[in-house]
Amino acid sequence: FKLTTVEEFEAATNRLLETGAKVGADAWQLRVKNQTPHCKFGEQGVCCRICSMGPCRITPKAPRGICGCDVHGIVARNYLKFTAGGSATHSDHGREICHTLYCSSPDGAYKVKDPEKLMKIAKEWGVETEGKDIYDLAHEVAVLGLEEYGKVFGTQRFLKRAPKHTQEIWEREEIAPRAIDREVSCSLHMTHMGCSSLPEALIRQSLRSGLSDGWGGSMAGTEFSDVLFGTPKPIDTEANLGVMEVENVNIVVHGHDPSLSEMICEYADDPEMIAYAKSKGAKGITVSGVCCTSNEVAMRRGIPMAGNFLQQENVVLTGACEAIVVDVQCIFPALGPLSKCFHTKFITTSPIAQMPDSEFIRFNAETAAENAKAIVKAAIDNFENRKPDLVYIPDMKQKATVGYSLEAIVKTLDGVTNSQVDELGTTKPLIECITSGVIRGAVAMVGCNNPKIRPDSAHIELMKKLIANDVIIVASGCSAQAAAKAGLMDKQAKDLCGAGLKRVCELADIPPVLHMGSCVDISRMMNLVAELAKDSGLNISQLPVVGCAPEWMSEKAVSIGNYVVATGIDTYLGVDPYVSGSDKVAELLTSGIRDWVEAAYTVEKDIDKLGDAMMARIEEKRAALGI
Ligand code: SF4
Ligand code: WCC
Ligand code: FE2
Repeated sequence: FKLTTVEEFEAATNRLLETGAKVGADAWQLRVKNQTPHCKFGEQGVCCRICSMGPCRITPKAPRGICGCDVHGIVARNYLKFTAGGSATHSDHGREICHTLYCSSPDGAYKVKDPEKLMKIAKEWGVETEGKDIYDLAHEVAVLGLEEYGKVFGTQRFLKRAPKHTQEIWEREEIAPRAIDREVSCSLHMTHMGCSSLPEALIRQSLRSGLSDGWGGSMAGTEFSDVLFGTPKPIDTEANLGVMEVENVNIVVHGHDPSLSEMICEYADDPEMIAYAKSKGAKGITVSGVCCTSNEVAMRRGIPMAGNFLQQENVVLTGACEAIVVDVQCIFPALGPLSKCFHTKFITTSPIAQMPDSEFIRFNAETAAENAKAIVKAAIDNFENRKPDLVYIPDMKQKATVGYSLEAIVKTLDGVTNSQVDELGTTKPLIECITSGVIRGAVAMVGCNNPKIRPDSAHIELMKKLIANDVIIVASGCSAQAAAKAGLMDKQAKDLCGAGLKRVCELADIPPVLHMGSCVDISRMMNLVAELAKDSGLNISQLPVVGCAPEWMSEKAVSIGNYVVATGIDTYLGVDPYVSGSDKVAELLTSGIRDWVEAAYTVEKDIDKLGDAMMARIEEKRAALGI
């Protein structure tokens, strides 16, 4: 067993970029050069263009904008806007899933695959389940879910899942999120010209808006996706470009919403479609994925992962991609012009993400089956247009076991200890591993790639370091895919662990890096820490657990960071969130907010130091508990 190295990833990419050069394709590696160095004002967050008296930018000679706003107000306002963009995005995804649940029916495209989970949520929400048809219940719960977005009074229903202490903090600090849409609107109201310029107020709302995502919209996205498509269980799959198959029709799904990708997988598996592909000279159909949509179908169906965020262009550069089918979020507009250099069809499907040089096949929950069929057929029809001399698929992939939902983790870890029977089905076996010191703690590794960091290197190096020190990893999003590509989700990666974690991996038959899903599934991690706190009688902030996004880039990532911190978990970033221009805002985020929510951010661009800082924090928490 051997990990795939970042050097090997890069060699494969370079080979693909040669193909790109042959056909005159552009690539992010080239565009980065044109954009560097980046604008200093933007980097520091000190530029304001929210009214047409500006744009204003703060310098030592011009310490205030035309309206008189100082640098702290401008930086904090930008930070809140950034957050609101992220929470709007995750939450709107969650809303789509609620709508899909509303469209579910026993003989339609969408069914209820996990009725048990639906019943559980219904009970949590005080909905009568007795004697009710499961689809009537689904529709009732879906409407309640949708109402969370605009509820007139009260706060988010899912907040009740948090330990009492956490709920009290949220109430005390006035950051318990109300209606999801309201928190986004309120953020945009606060950041309008002539509203808030007090950093404390703006950062407080950033936390609240983040919480409306993590304990609101994202949690709805995760929970109702599970109801519709099944709660993930451990399943074997593969990762990296080598999962594409040269003799097959290759369909790549990219984006976020499983409503689309589930249907594509369904029809790509249809005997009629496979026969049709064969009639066109292909051996079969291979669906693989990029970004979170890939995580969704990998977790539930074992569909292989072609790559993560900064690998999306590589998929087309193989020359063997018949169609790249996208819905929303993290999709490079570059895919349009790039596809034009090859035979690839770039198929957009959502009114939310429309792009030039794409074919738009509108995908609706109501007409999902026929839309999905049309997309799969278009891909098959495109097989004969392949240019064989441009085809090169890097022979590079790793095995991965994925599908570690909270439910799956609890079930799997039941096997680890000699716990009492009455402790089974809880997180107590995991707590036992941590308190006994067999495992030192846990790190949630999440987030994107960013050209500011050698792609995947920070994710992989940090994970290697942490597992070698008996720290177990839960991962999601593009971080999880980095791990899978490297081989860290292969059960054999246990050999890279310290003795304690290795033993746990062997007893539970798990890899040391557990794939918990997509970015909205960071809500699963929130549920996990909530359970850990309740089962141990500790506060979340006392647990030897931290969060880390070493290569993050999107607004969504900032929203996530805010809800993770606001839930009491220290969060470590490898990229600065445009706040270095204000010492006050930087101080608030890295220390001041600890007085509010018992956790804060650390920003450290030196990845080795970032890892050391996380381990030191974990040990500090252990020492405070006397374990
Ligand atoms: Fe300039 Fe103030 Fe307008 Fe911002 S709100 S652009 S700082 S005048
Ligand atoms: Ni989530 Fe980041 Fe990937 Fe996109 S898919 S690139 S937000 S981690
Ligand atoms: Fe994502």
